[in-house]
Amino acid sequence: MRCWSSPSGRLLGMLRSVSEVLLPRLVIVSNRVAVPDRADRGSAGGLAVALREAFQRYQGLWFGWSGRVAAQPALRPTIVDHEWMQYAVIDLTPLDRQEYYNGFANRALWPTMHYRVGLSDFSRADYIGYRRVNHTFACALAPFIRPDDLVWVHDYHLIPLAEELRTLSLTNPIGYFHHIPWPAPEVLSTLPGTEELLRSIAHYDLIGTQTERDANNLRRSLIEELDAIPHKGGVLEVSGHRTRIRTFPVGIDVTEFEQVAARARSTRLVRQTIAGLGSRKLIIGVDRLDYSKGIPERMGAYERFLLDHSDQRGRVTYLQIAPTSRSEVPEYTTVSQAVNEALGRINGSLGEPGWVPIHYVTSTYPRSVLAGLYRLASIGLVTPMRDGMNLVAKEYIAAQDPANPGILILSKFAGAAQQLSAALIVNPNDKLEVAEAIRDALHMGQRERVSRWETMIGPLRKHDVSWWAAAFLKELA
Ligand code: GDG
Repeated sequence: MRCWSSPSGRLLGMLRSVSEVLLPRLVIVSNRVAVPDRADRGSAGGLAVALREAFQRYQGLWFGWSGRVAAQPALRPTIVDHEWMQYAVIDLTPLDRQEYYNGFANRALWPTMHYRVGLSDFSRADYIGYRRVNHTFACALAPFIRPDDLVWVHDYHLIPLAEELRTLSLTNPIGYFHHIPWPAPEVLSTLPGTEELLRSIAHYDLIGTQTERDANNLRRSLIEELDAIPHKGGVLEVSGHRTRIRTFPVGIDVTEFEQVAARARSTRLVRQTIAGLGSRKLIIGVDRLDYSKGIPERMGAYERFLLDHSDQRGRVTYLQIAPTSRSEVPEYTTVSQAVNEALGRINGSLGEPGWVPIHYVTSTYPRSVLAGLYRLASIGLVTPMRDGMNLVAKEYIAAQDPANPGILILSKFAGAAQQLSAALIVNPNDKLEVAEAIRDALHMGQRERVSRWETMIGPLRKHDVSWWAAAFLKELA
């Protein structure tokens, strides 16, 4: 496929003269772009949060989808300059959004990579749309890339992008970070098209994963499916292309989050929550409304806890914040219904005049409010069925009062469990195990809580989001 017309010479000239004074330059590519004034409202999405925090001190270009649809395909990106970063976004057509974003990326790749093969809905048209949008991205981006730029592509929407850029004769180092789990080859190979995606991913010079397990799964896929040849230094060769796969667990801006959490007591919503709680203990869950996060299952475990420990009724409140996500994808309507059913059943059967067991909200709150609520909570309940990393687990730890921290209950299937092993680690499929962890956390003495927290906060500070970005870029360069 050939590219359609590229930016005008005048526009390119302007861009070049801007970037010449900004050497060395980083080009970030992600499906959605956190253009500053919009991002300040706070967005519920780990990729947006991580990239915004990681790159606030970098200079360069950030390219992706504007989030808007337009009847005509985008011919050239819209440019926004903000501090050291230049943002270039393109609109997609309604068909692009349907096939690429709602279709192959979110109805086929996302469920398969989260081990939910039964939810995966493959359509050849969607797959073709996914490849087409990657080609569109490459064509729109290539004219902006200078020979010495480092290109860093993010997440499963854009696996074929390096191959597309290479076809346009780009020779820059190109890296890819996979934010979600990379499943075992037996699971991945159930999805048609993945053999071609494996061939494509080998065009990246460096591939980053959240955990060593993800990295090993990808290596196995490449070796078993494509006969990749292992070389020294973890290099794999696939049809003449050499790629390296390394683990870089994504972090958060710990210092900033600690400071925000310590100040947040004075915000209106936090004060209101304190007044509403009285002497009750707070359990908090914060997740995009996504079936991978295990929200109905978590509510079921809390119900089990209340049934087994009736003395605790009226003494705890569980607040679940679950901003709506991907609402055009049918499976997300189903999970929303499942949450509402569980909520109605539990609040209806176990609630009492003056006490509601679960408070459930689907709004997106400012980060300062979130930080304040984490700090108030005696338990952070983070029980995804499968998760690449899970930043909420890390934010909960960072927000705690060092002298009197709460306890994190964490799914063994979140990538974060590899680093946060001093949390109470649970299997989210086992309601009783999660219910018992809630009981243990509520009864845990201060000394043990402090000791667990201290074990976790040090490594979180060391491997924060700046470390993550710097480590990847050093390896890529
Ligand atoms: C993907 C991977 C990986 C949530 N509600 C509100 C809000 N949030 C913020 C949280 C957190 C982020 O959204 C969610 O990040 P997670 O990591 O928990 O999950 P995903 O969105 O699925 O992220 C994941 C991540 O990418 C990064 O690599 O960890 O595994 O699936 O930061 O705080 N933020 C605000 N208001 C809310 O109501 N402001």
